[in-house]
Amino acid sequence: MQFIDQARITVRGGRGGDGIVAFRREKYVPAGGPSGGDGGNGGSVVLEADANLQTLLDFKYKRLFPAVDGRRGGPNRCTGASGIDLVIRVPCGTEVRHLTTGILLGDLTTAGEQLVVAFGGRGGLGNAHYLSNRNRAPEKCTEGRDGEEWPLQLELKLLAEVGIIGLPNAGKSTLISVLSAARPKIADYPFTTLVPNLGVVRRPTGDGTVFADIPGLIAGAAQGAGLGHDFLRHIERTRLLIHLVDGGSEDPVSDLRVVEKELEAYGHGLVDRPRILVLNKQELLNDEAARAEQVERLQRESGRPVHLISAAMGQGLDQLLDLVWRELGI
Ligand SMILES: Nc1nc2c(ncn2[C@@H]2O[C@H](COP(=O)(O)OP(=O)(O)OP(=O)(O)O)[C@@H](O)[C@H]2O)c(=O)[nH]1
Ligand SMILES: [Mg+2]
Repeated sequence: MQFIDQARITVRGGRGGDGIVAFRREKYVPAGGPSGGDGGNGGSVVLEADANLQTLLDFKYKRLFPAVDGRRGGPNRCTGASGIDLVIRVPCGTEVRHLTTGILLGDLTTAGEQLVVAFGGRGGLGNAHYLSNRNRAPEKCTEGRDGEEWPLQLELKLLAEVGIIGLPNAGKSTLISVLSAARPKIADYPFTTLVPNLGVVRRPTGDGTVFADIPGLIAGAAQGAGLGHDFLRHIERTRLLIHLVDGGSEDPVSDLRVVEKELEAYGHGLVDRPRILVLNKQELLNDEAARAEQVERLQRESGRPVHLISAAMGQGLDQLLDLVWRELGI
């Protein structure tokens, strides 16, 4: 299943430089004539597909993209400098729409492909332009025009690489909210999450990896209990699963079994997907012996090492991410 990463930006072409009024004044040159130059054109805003980018994360904080204005005209018929085009790099596969009308302006699929999204304004005309037989000394010039300005919606179709699974209330949405910029609803009752949430997690290299937080699974989900298990198709194409177990639960081992069983019932090879077993809410297990026993039991049941975190307190997250990057081979 493809997921959508979105960003809203405003692009603005540079304003054209103004034309000016000037007259040639030189010794021994009578009636030198009008010589005001034209303004330079404003720069345009261009989107360019870049194969090295994977996400629209860069547009989360910077929203306005103005190109450079054209310069004023000069005397002696000098045309002002044109504004430089602003080239914005976007990942391959970015769809560009006008924000309010939804009209598709372009789809940047191959690396290097460009799309002009806002033209710069034309420069104004200097008075040299208005010389005529009727008017030998025109005082007229025009102002540069504003560049185009458009609100845009960028959409990138993404594939989640890491899926977060577990019983309702295990803290899946909390985890994605602390690892990424995603802000899903979090609450202390089951089935808070009804549709998958996506979050882009920054790797040490600066690129992003997409994580998916899905609704909780319960016993009998394969038969339709709870929200069923249809939404597991959203993580069918992930490369790695994080199985989150609630450390505050009465019986974490039985919780683990429930989810494992549902994964098996779902099929599609999901149960064989590489998996990291994580015990969340570790701070609730403040009795050292009890904690060690839970970890030991979980390890025995699953045959995997258990990683302890507290999503809410921000504990163990760096180590968890290290593990994730290692599993993904990044
Ligand atoms: N004490 C503690 N509570 C946590 C921790 N992480 C999450 N919680 C709480 O657990 C509850 C459930 O968190 P969610 O993130 O909504 O759980 P979920 O797995 O997404 O739940 P569903 O969407 O219903 O499947 C919330 O009240 C969270 O504040 C943690 O590390 N420690
Ligand atoms: Mg949730």
